[in-house]
Amino acid sequence: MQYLLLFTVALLFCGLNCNARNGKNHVKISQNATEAEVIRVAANVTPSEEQLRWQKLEMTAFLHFGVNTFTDREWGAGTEDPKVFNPTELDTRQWVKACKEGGFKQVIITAKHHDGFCLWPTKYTEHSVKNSPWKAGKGDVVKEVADACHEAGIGFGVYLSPWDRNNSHYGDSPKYDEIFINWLTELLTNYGKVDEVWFDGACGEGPNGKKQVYNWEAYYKCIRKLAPHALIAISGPDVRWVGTESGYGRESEWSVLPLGAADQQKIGEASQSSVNIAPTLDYQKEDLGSRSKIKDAKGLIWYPAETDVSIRPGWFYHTKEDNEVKTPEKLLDIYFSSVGYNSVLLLNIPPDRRGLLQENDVKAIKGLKELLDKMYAVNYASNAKLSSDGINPKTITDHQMTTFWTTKEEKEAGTINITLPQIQKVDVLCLQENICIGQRIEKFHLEYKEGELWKIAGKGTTVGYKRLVRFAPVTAKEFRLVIEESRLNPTISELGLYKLPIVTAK
Ligand code: FUL
Repeated sequence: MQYLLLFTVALLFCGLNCNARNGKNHVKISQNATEAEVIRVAANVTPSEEQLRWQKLEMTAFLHFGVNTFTDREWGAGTEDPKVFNPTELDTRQWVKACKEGGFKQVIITAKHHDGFCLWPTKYTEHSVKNSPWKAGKGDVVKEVADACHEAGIGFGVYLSPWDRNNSHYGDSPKYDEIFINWLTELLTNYGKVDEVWFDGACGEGPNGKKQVYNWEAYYKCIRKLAPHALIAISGPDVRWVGTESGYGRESEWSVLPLGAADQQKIGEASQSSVNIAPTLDYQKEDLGSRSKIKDAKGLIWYPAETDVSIRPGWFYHTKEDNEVKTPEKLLDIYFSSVGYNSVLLLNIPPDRRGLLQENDVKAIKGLKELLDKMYAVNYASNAKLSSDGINPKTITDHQMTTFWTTKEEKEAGTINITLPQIQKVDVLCLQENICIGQRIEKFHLEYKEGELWKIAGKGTTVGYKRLVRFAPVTAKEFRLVIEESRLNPTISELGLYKLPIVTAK
């Protein structure tokens, strides 16, 4: 209880500034805390500076590339001859240009997939580009991707599969851990800034039939030391797998989650700025952070969702899938169900055997960008008259996350009235909370006025960084956003009313 009181008092003085590394992205809860106290704490858990930067990226690209690209497989056995790796026109600037033009703000390359083949000339295995004919063994794909990202001013991340089907020490725990840390060290020291380290959860048998017991803590420690600003994703403490590879996340997506009981001690002792561990969760559950899920929590953590999906059926390039590239319309639907569900979209666009992003994929991501640009071109609420029973309604269309509408006193519900300059047909609502303060909204709906009647256009539960709601088109001049339930005072930093450029699946 004493801790809780101290924490609450500290919050009052911490202010609303997200820029400082505030250490509020994880908190312990005292054993005898009441449900109301837990909710108060939950409402004030906020992202670290790095998590906030990452969330604002919205769309990031995954590049699965390696020996599988040449052997036409999804999971290489680790026995392939490095000589198969021979892209004829590799051009990482083409990859990065296409991704950037498609609206992607960061790229993650599979530096090593489960086959163990390293895309950089590591000193710690022979299964790498250094033994391939590509550039006579003098090439370094990781360097070329890192340089292209840094030149283009977009984020750069590495996927490094802990599972290794080639390395003879895999399964021989301490020795393999040492090799793995050597790989991490090379990746985090020789390629400039690394923004995300992506650890796959897959853990199978190695060449000797043994499974490795990973020393996660040692891996995290190495990353925190060499790349303190890099986020550790998926099998890591900073970013969580959404629980599906379909591209469709969950509608009620909380970024504040309970810690697993066994993790309490460690989380409390080690902040996310040093070594840390993730909560123990079943990632596939429909809801991970509502009141019933956190009421008995012994601690809470800011642990946002990343939605990974491939633009093709497979993760690696296969010629036979050239005509199965997702259409811009499908990608837009995925965007609504990932970015629009308070998650970051990680879309895989695999380079082909030439070492280029295939034309169909480039066209598809360009098409997605065009659809998004068309939709976001006009926010019909931007010149609206805004009023409310709360504070600062006019800030909700100023494009600034740190200015926001909220309620007076301790009110957990409120209404914003939106009168458009003229009657307008809309079918998308975009909401953003000021997550620098916390994620709070639990239930909302949008109403429009038809004659003298107020009718419901669309509704939802959580908002978080971004929530998009599609609804059957309504033509009206007067709207009102009703926040029905919230953890403490709700906030809205941005609100948009848009018209879809196409009919999407929902
Ligand atoms: C999975 C892997 O097994 C797939 O090959 C792919 O890399 C995907 C992103 O993660 O666990």
